[in-house]
Amino acid sequence: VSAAAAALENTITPPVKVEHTQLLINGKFVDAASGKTFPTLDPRTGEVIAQVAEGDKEDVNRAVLAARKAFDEGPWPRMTAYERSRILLRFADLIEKHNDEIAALETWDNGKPYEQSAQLEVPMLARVFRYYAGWADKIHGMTVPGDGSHHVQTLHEPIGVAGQIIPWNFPLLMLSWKLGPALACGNTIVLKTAEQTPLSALLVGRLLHEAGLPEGVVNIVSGFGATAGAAIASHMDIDKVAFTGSTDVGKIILKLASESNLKSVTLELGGKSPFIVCEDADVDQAVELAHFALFFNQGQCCCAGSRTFVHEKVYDEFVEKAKARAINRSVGDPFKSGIEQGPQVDSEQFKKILKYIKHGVDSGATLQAGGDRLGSKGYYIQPTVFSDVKDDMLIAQDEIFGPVQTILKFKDLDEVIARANNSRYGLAAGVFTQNLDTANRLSRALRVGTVWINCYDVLDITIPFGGYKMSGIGREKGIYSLSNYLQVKAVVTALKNPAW
Ligand code: TXE
Repeated sequence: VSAAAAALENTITPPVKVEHTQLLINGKFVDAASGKTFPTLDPRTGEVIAQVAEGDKEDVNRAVLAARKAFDEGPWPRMTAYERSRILLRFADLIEKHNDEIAALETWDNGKPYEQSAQLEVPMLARVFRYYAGWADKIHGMTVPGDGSHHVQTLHEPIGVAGQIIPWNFPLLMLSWKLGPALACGNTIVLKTAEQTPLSALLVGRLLHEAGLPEGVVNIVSGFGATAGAAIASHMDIDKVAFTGSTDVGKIILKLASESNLKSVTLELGGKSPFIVCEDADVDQAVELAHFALFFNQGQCCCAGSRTFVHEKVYDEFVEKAKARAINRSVGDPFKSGIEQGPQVDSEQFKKILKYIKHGVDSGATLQAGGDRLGSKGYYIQPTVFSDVKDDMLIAQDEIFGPVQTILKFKDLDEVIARANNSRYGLAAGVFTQNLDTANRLSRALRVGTVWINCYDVLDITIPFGGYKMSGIGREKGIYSLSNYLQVKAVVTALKNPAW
């Protein structure tokens, strides 16, 4: 047993208590109508952290009633934009006040390093709500020339009740990218968290109400996709649905929306993003960035740089160094300091990743590092590197969503552009080069929603994010996300005396 595997045997006690396990409906924590609960598990051990109320269709109905009332009769869309903004700002302050507690819950439920939760993600959560607080009172329409005999104005109005379904890889950030713009624009919300990670959202939901959010504006339903999630997507009284998750479920959401009330749909789905290391690259820097692009968050990022294309001139050196870097990655209990990688979120993802690793070996890719689980309990996987990967291998086509780097060799730019674009996905890409012309050419030729040049995963809230092709519909973050939560009304008034 390696030292790293042995160290996993003793788990650190998380520095937080689970206070909320019920659904948050109409400003109150309540049990599921059915009385059912489901266990949420610690990915370090597979042991139960807590039993959580399991919302389903009836609970979604209750939440929609509350959200509908808060929108149709309640103060939220009628409040001054300045008041809405101030509530969001107070909420951001409370997030900062409870930073460590929120971060510990996030790590416990998800398995990501505590330092990442506490120093990066929870601070980003506060930042996102401050950003959208700033937008609340800057949303306005236009006056339009019309035919000259009418006064024409557009009103930018909230859509109404938004349904939001989020995944488990960044439970809080996904919540913030969805709640932030929806709230700033004056909508009310029914949000379903992922069944793997229900805890942090419930705590944050309490803080939202402490900040002065009126009841019914944000309702949080923990539960499963096929029940609670489907009930949201097909609900007749929900006006819009925003989803982040797998491409397969994205298709289901679109279908349910169209079969019910044609609610508008935004989707942020999977990816197989190329990270292109050009011939002029400083190999050490390229290795480090490519490593980060893939392994960050246990490889559980929709925008992970999961096809590492390396120019033939630097390929051999790159592979050697990428292997060494992966072997040096510190994997361990995410509550321990200095840990880069914790366990995968659950046994389903864990098994899926191990299956892909086996595929890689069976299809003839060269296993350079890792290739197996780490330790004997929980869902830890060794940082894994494959070289000699070919485009037609499954590991080069499917989203593995784990710590598995696949390295492919290329000769020239035309070739790598064609190969990079030869994917059903189009979420992001990384380009590593010092050559301005190469950077410009690639950033225009790649059919993806984000191109990071000499950087990766720069996810500041001001920057729009979303996918081309089967990576999604619409953009989140930044100014672009506001239009997802607004509709435009034209008001046309006859002028008595157009000639003035
Ligand atoms: O995703 P799902 P899973 C990818 C990644 C991962 C794979 C499967 O490749 O390995 O998807 O993960 C809800 N109606 N991504 O199974 O099922 C579900 O409850 C309505 C990429 O976890 O798509 C959860 O809240 N909702 C990704 C959310 O959808 C349904 C992040 C996501 O779960 C539903 C996560 C249904 N029928 C996984 N079925 C990204 N883009 O970041 C499920 N859900």
